[in-house]
Amino acid sequence: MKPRFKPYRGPSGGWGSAYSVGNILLRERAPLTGAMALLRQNRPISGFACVSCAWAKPHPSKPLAFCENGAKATAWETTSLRCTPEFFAQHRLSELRNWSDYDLEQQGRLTHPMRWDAGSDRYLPVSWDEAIAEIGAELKALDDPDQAVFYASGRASLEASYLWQLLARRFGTNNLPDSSNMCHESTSVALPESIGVPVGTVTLNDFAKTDGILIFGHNTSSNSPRLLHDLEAARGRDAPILTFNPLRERGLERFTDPQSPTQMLSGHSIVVSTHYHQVAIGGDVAAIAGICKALLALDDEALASGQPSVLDRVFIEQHTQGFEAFEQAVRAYAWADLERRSGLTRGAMEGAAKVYAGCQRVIAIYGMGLTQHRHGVTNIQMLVNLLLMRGNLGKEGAGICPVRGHSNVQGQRTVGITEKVAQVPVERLREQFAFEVPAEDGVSTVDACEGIIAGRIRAFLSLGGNFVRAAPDSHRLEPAWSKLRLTVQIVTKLNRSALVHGEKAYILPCLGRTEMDRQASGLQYHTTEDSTACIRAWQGVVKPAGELLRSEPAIIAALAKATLPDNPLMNWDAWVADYGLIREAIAGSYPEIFHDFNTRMLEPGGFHRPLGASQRQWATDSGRANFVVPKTLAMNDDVEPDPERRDVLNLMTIRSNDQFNTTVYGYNDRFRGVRGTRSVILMHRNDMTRLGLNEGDQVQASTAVDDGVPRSVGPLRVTPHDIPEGCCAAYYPECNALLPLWHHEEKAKVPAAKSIPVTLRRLIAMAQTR
Ligand SMILES: Nc1nc2c(c(=O)[nH]1)N[C@H]1C(S)=C(S)[C@@H](COP(=O)(O)OP(=O)(O)OC[C@H]3O[C@@H](n4cnc5c(=O)[nH]c(N)nc54)[C@H](O)[C@@H]3O)O[C@H]1N2
Ligand SMILES: Nc1nc2c(c(=O)[nH]1)N[C@H]1C(S)=C(S)[C@@H](COP(=O)(O)OP(=O)(O)OC[C@H]3O[C@@H](n4cnc5c(=O)[nH]c(N)nc54)[C@H](O)[C@@H]3O)O[C@H]1N2
Ligand SMILES: [Mo]
Repeated sequence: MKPRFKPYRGPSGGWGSAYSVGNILLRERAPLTGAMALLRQNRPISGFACVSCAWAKPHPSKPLAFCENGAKATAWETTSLRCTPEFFAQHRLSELRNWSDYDLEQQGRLTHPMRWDAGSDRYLPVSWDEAIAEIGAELKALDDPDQAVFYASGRASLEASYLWQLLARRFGTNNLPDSSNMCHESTSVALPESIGVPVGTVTLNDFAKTDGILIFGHNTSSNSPRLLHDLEAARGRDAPILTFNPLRERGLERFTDPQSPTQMLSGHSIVVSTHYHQVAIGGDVAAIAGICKALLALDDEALASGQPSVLDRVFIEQHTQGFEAFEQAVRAYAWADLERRSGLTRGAMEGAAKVYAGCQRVIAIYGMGLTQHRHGVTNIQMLVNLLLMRGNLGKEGAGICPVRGHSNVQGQRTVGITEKVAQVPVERLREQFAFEVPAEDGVSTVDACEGIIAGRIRAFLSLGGNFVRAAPDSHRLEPAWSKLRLTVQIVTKLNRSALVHGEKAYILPCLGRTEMDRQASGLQYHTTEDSTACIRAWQGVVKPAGELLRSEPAIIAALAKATLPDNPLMNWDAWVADYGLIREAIAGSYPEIFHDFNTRMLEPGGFHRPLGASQRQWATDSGRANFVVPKTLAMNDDVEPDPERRDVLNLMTIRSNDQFNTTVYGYNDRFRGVRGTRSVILMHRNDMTRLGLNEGDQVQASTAVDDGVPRSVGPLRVTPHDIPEGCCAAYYPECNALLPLWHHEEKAKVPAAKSIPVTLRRLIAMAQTR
């Protein structure tokens, strides 16, 4: 397809979305299975939880409880295409390494366990028994358990995740990084310090009650489309929605509900964001500080004229700590500084404060635009500060709402997938299984990459995901990765992490969530936790993609039996035969959250984990909700370019509407008007003019940091876009080679993928390409 570039003027949802769903069902050659599966998507208990995003599923569910991208994810998994031993026989890995992400996954579902054969440079089929025994032997041969890493992408169920962490810990390591380390770990660090919980406080019930919504750095229409229904309902009650995003994301402007026949037929669409603020990349702390400053001014005025305070002074007095210091800091910021850093005018920030002050119950939603920065934790804490000023926490219709990424990434952390020992129920695990959890923290994603590059890590096992492609500094990581002794991919499709492999490399194909998982005791349930901390049971509905596929719990149990010393308290066979027994073990480790797990998971709508902050109980050091004064307004001070250098732009790496992380469904980003290619860089016209670039020029982007490592990606097509000057955008994962490993959130270590300083060099002028 010839690339095309044309601004998209339609709404999100609507016919474009319906067309896109039909298209992918056909492309995956799964029109029937896929369409049938969709009818059971997000149906509680006898249906499966969508494998795409982590947004909450309403109860009772809607007749068609899925969205465009959820449908794509289902089609991707229920595809009739198969990546068989015959495929591997035809292609050496040296050849496959030149294939695109799209072409690799388009081969379809993996069907056989495979082992890399050095002689022929191919993956050859291997029996499960052999593969598992060899992996066990390799692990046991390591000098030190900390030489192994047990990575998890966020899809695996609570049951599989719990077994995975038990395997790693009993083996002797807390090396359990997961995709959260690249995603919402900033949340997991920020929220406990501020309000004493590691997750968002908002439930769907709050969305039904709220009268104002703030959205920071989240591309809702592509990445959690079902959330648009909740926004639509709030707009129906006239609640203002204030969006802060450098890009004018079309889906946050207008939406047509594809499941509403009247809206579809009449072409009606609703305005999603009543106020759209194109904040500069990394300008959020300054923008929020400006709103707080304007709020204080409004409060001064109100008090001076004998009106009630604009702040919730009773809440601040009874429930918070640190307000005076925060107030002082905010008053001291100069408007000129706030304007320069946020890219917003003082008037815009004052306007936002006025709208905010007019709402009684406000929800603040955020995504990667806040978390993936050097000071991502500060970003989130600043947003909490704004909520605290008007008591918008621990009351109905209000709260903080991090929108998680993978469908069970929040749940994985809840059941022990974490490198941090402080978050592990060490004593309970000792009582349950008579072993000692290793005392040392394990590695995060960034630490793991450092360990691989330095040669400290020798074995890398992945429960899902595509680590090599998702992690930063690809050109440094890939050569180091292939020096590993052992790489094991438990996956559903072939991706780059299996092609850039260790000396001993295995692919272990597993069942996906849409598929029926039959074990000795019958068809199994599995459970997940969504972004609103709601835990529910699901069941696959589709026939497995191959007879040899095993479930994730079955694979983990087999690995455990081949690796760990016998322990009658860890009955891996019984766990695999009946996942209800795994849930009993989970309840034993986390009784406050999971007591009576097997019964409560079947309650209509599932159950919520208890969150103190929702009850205004603050499990923080101070016993109160903490106002946190930002150390700096500069969000990315480790890469801030010399202000004299006008040639450096701030690059954010983003997702298109046609991908799920490293899975590329297609080459269209409908809402952003890009068709047929992903090799683009979206820029402001003034920057193009200033840098002497024309639309259609092909450029190479290079990272503008001085650490002796050359990093560049290209060719990228210069494409004008509505984005603040000085900012530009290009797609992840292609641009991960530009992201230095050391450029990460200061405390949470999330790679700062939204702020990479780059310079552009023209490779081919547009005129020459004609
Ligand atoms: N279809 C689909 N769904 C998905 C995914 C997918 O790839 N495809 N991925 C899943 C995963 S794992 C995750 S984590 C989520 C990701 O979902 P999002 O959190 O939406 O992540 P991104 O797509 O990276 O988009 C980040 C948004 O933040 C904006 N942004 C960038 N920098 C800044 C900034 O400095 N300030 C502000 N205010 N905004 C900024 C960008 O313009 C963009 O709109 O989605 C999940 N759902
Ligand atoms: N530059 C940049 N880098 C980023 C980001 C960014 O915005 N910019 N975002 C980061 C974020 S938020 C995240 S979450 C990470 C994502 O990082 P990962 O979670 O590691 O990557 P995914 O692309 O989601 O993994 C896709 C693979 O998972 C496997 N898979 C799919 N379903 C299943 C299943 O049911 N079971 C198993 N076992 N395997 C399955 C398939 O083989 C597929 O190829 O990337 C991060 N990297
Ligand atoms: Mo994510």
